[in-house]
Amino acid sequence: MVLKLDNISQGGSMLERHYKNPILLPNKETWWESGAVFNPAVIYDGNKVHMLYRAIGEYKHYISRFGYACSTDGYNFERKNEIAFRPTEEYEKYGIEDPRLVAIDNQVYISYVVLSDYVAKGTISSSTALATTNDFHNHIRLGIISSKGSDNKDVVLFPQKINQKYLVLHRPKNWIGSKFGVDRPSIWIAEGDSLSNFEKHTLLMKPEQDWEELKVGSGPPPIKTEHGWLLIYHGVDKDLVYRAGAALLDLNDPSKVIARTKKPVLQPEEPYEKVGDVNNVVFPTGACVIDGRLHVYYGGADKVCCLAVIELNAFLEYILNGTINN
Ligand code: BMA
Repeated sequence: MVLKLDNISQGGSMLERHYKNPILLPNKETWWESGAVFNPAVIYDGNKVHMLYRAIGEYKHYISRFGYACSTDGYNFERKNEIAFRPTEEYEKYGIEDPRLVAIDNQVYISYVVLSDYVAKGTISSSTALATTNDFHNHIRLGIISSKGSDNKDVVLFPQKINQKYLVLHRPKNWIGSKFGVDRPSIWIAEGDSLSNFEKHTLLMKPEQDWEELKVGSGPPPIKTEHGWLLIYHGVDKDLVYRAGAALLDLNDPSKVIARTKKPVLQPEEPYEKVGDVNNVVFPTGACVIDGRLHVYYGGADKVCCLAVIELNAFLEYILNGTINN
C-alpha cells in the first residue's frame, strides 16, 4: 500500500478515487433521476453492496426521492428503474434527502432528512426520520427521531448497542450559543433505550480547522475497528467548500474522541467534485469494508455518486499517528 503522502502534505486527498468515478450518473431515461443522483448510502451484506441514493428529477421544487442500486464488486452498480423510496407523509412533503443505512441486530435501518416546508420559503427547518426495510423497496416508517426544533441533519446510528444503549450522532444546527457551549453547528452524541427517544446529548466534535470552519457533520454511520469506531465526517469552510475528515471514537465510550485528522482526507479536486449543482462538494454518506479495504461512497458536487478507497489498516494508522505527530 502506497500512501499518497506528498499529495497529503500539499493538502490533497488521501483516499484514492476509484478509476470508474463517477460510479453513478443522472439517468436521462428516468424522469425522477434525470437531474442528479448523489449522497449514496450503502450496506454490504458480505456478498453485495446495496445502495440507496438521493435523486433529483426537477429543479422547480427540488424534491428528492431515493433510488436503489446494487453491486457485487462495489463499483459497477445496477439500478432499478422505479423509485425505491418516495415522500408520502406530511413531514416528508418537500422531500427526503441524504439517506444513511445501518444494520442493527440484522435489521436494516434508514435514517434520512425530511423536509416538511417548501425550500423556497427560505425558512427551511430539517428533521431526520427513521425507517426500516427488508428489501429496499418496502419501508416501515418509524417517524421523526431528531429533537424537536433542532434543525437536524447528518443523523447516524451506531450498528450495535453499547452498554445496553442505542447510540446516535447528530448535528443540531441551532444548538449553538452559550447554553450549548459551542458557536457553530457541531456533532453531538446521544443514547437511548429505543431508537425513537434519545437523551444525554453530549457535544462530540466541533469545528477546529480552517477547512471545517463553518460546521461539521457525520458522514456514514461509524464502522467498528480494532482501534475504535471509525467516523468519516464532513467539514465546511467559509467559502462553502465541503471536505471529508476522519476520527476514531473509543470503542466502549464513543463520546471520547481518541484521534482526529487535522487535514482533510478527501477534498474537491476532480471536475465532478468541483462543478455540479452545488460546486466544490465531496459529501460522504456511505462506507463499508470489503476485503480489508475501506470503501467510502460520496456525493460529488450534489450531482453524481462517487467512490474512494483505502486500505483500512493503513488508514487507521494514519489517523492515529497523524493526530499524535501533527
Ligand atoms: C448539505 C446537505 C447535503 C448537500 C450539501 C452540499 O447541507 O444538504 O445534501 O450535499 O449540503 O450542498
